[in-house]
Amino acid sequence: MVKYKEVPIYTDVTPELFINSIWNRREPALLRGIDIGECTAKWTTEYLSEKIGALDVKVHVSQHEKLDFINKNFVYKTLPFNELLERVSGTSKAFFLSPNEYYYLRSLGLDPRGREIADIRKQFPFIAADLKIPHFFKDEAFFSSVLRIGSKNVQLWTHYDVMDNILIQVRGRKRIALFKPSEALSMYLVGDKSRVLDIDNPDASEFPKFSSVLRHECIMESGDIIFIPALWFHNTLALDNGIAVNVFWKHLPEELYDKKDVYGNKDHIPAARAIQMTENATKLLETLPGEYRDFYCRRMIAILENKLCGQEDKI
Ligand SMILES: O=C(O)CCC(=O)C(=O)O
Repeated sequence: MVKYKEVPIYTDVTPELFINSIWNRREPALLRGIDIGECTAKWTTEYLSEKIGALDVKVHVSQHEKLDFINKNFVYKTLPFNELLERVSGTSKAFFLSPNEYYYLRSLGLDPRGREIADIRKQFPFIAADLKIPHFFKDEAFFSSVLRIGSKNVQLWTHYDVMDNILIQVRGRKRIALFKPSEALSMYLVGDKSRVLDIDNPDASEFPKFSSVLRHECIMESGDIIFIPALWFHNTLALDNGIAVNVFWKHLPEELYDKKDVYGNKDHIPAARAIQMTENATKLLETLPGEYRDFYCRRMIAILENKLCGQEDKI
């Protein structure tokens, strides 16, 4: 049985309180009552269509509610922003795949080669001033701000990011489920994503360990912010058509982050190298007969377990 824990709710949090009492606990926190500007009232379909107009955006389109990055049950389509809003709100009957399709925009930079980092001040300058991003961190720590628009019932695959995240729910409600980084062995990972797509009804024969994880959960209302610490797995379920902005911040030394990362999800440089070495070690062990391969695989696990697992630094 999956166990549940409510994400704690904090009201009227000041930057000092956030840094001294919330951020350093390295656990998710729901922040309520922070002034995020006029966006919660202003960002209606009509207003956004007028301000942003026909700017082309690339979106995930799927016939499935649960988007699956690993098995790709969606396609990417480019369409004008105002048309996306019409389709999400149901005022347009146009479709790509079927009349019952779901949309999910994760904004990108404008560089067509995909090398620019999302920043709503650059890509959506006419609405950026409506959102006040709380300045909990130093300006130098800012990495990206990503506009996210999705249809009701869209569920985004469980994944982790490598930076601290402030997710601001501007309009619509959203359920957020989170799992601690130390649950990694129960998450059935492929890279940064979990293979457990249906977290509410996981297949116990395929994912036996997932049933014993502790699930942290909350419902975000319009105007709420959730702090998602780096490496925490998260899965989001839109309870309404919704608009959100998430802001990634770097809190480790600059040289640990991959300079080619535009999404905030590339593993830190030493971790990525260690993973590559593990892949190489796996190839080496594959040259041994089964019994030996199994034994040395366990010896490697023992080395990692004895030396490193469970040794978290306190911030
Ligand atoms: O709110 C969403 O739709 C997804 C948010 C997310 O995955 C993130 O902020 O990393």
